[in-house]
Amino acid sequence: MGPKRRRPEQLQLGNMLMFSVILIRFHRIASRISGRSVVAIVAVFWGLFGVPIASHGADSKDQTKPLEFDRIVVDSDMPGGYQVEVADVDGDGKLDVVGLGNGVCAWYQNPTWRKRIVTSSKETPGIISTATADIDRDGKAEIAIGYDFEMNEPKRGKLLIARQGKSIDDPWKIEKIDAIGSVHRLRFGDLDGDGRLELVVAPIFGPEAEPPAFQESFARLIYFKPIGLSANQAFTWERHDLGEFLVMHAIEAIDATGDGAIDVLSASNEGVSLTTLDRASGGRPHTRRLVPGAAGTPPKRGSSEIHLGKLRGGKRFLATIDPWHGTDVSVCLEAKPDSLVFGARTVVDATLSDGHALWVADFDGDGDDEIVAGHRGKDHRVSIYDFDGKLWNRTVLDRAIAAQDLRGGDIDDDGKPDVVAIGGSTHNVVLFKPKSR
Ligand SMILES: [Ca+2]
Ligand SMILES: [Ca+2]
Ligand SMILES: [Ca+2]
Ligand SMILES: [Ca+2]
Repeated sequence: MGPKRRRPEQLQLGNMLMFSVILIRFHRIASRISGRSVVAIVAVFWGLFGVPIASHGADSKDQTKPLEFDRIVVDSDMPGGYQVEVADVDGDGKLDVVGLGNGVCAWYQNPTWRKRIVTSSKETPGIISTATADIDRDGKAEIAIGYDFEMNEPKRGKLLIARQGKSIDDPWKIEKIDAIGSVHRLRFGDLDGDGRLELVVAPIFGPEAEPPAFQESFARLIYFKPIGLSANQAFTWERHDLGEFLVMHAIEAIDATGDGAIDVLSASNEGVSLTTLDRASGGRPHTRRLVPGAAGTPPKRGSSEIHLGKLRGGKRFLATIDPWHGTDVSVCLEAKPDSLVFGARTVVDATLSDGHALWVADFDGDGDDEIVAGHRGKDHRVSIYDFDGKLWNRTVLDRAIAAQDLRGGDIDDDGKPDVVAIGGSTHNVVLFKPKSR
């Protein structure tokens, strides 16, 4: 029921793996040399033949008309770039870009991409996530910021909200919200369907979690409801629980159930889960597991990034990067439209190294969402995967970006979605706009 056939590139990878196993067995029998030598020989073999063959299949572009994009550099000097957002910051109706890295939160004004600093490493050391929205509806966006993140100290972490000054160039005002251990991903969404936005906060680890497995305690998914919003007063926040997860790496705030209220999809060691507020019971949260993600030893199991895509005919799909900081771009296809029942995991690319960036959008307007995915490790790149009804065909978009995050929106207001990537070791922010076909 899903796109099950492997593409030529994957068949080649499968053959490579099989050949490696045969090589190991033969070599062990022949010379009884140490396991380390066998690993070295297989590594050399892969280095010589594996990567070129695998990427040759990918670059040969199975599509007759591959998607092409214009590449626009928004920032070439954003050290440690980690997360990017697309949101209208100044309220002029044009989507701007918000980026963060190395303690700095900056926004880039559409269409000149002039950079303005929201917070620096003085206010937000260890910055890890932002969520941008005009929550008090005064025409100027607020930016919630998670900071003081330290991977191996999960009790650490803080949350604040930055509010704009009188003019666009005035310094932003900061209001502390709460201490949130291991704060990692933030999203705004109207969870309770009252027409106002709540702030969803996803820590990655529980407070007692310890490396290397981080399984000692659950990360608590929560949301904050802003109360009594008025233009010149500090916001006050009500804190609510949503659920518990192990190594919760990513969330998406989206109306998955179609009732008009935003739900939360999470990618964790449990795979992909859906958390909804049950309005019949006064807003009690309910979590169901949708798919298990990749098998493996914690923390390298389950899913790491998640988005919900759609196909012609109404079926949707879960696009994930698996497992945690993983190698795989995977798709689970919905059994029938609006069922929220998803089939087995199909791996469409198993060659990412430290996969960390994912987006879905219908760039070519054919009714099927494409998947955009990137990684920050060896041979870093951003690729797009276009579904042809059977296979997800890969085209590499850009190799000059060690992608840590991707986010999209119709930035040039031409009716077609665009996508922005941020690179850490390449310290850049790049906008990709689909060319007319
Ligand atoms: Ca704007
Ligand atoms: Ca505002
Ligand atoms: Ca609400
Ligand atoms: Ca499409």
